[in-house]
Amino acid sequence: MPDDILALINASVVDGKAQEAADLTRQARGAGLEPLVIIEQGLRPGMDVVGERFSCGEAFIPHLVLAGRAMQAGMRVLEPELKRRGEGASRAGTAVIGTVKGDIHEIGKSLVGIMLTASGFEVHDLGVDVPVEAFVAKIRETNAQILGLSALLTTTMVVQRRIVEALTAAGVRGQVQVMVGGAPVSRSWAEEIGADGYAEDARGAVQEAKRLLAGISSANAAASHL
Ligand code: B1M
Repeated sequence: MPDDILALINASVVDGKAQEAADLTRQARGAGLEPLVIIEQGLRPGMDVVGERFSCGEAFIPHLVLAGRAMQAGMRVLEPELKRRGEGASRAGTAVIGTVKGDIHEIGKSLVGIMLTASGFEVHDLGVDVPVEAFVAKIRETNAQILGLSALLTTTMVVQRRIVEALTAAGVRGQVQVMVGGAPVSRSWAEEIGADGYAEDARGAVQEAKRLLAGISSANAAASHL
């Protein structure tokens, strides 16, 4: 039964059927499947299928749009529960997230935001196509410890580097840990542009954000012993 319903969820995303994706997600939750299992084994793989079809000319932009809407419809079913879990968790820290300028892919970034919220982070999601200066301004305004930058295109990855440079120029680089992610991004890219962290997926992003926060705490503790 679990495998069947996950396969149906996958197919509803591939076919771009938002209502069906939402109904099946509700059904899967009712059958006791964990939200993350539904996302990682049902909704997300459907997007990969559509992406592969797009790469080889078997799917087109409207298919990507519809698949995206279907995945988001499923995520909307799970989001309230995931957020409630975050309210029960102890406050982990503050994070600003967004998809960089020139890039309108929002689903992975939103998933990272939901997962961080579910783990007790206060998340300020700036949305998609976010100008470099908006990230800098939000870090100043919120004093967030974590800045999460998403980029899904090889052409927009470079904007992540520009944001790291802009933080330095604005004199706020030392107060925030920068984490980068998105399909074309890698740990070696993160190192090359001077980011502090990288994660491959939303679950990894939570672990990485916590690791970066722990680094800040131990640095503060060491400084207070000087
Ligand atoms: Co676009 N698109 N798209 N697209 N799209 C990709 C990314 C692509 C790989 C498809 C392909 O060719 N196979 C390709 C990029 C190629 C490249 O540059 N390497 C591509 C292209 C080319 C384009 C356009 C240029 C197409 C065109 O117009 N000719 C165009 C660009 C528009 C723009 O941004 N300026 C475009 C447009 C779109 C739509 C708007 C139609 C739609 C997005 C809808 C929306 O977001 N509301 C879309 C979609 C749906 C996709 C695919 C099919 C799916 C993306 C997705 O949502 N995946 C994608 C192919 C694919 O990824 N298989 C594709 C599900 C999501 C949960 O995963 O976003 O990878 P993902 O996020 C993951 C991880 O990457 C990671 O965790 C997330 C959750 O596990 N992660 C982070 C993401 N951000 C992170 C941040 C972190 C840490 C981890 O820390 C801060």
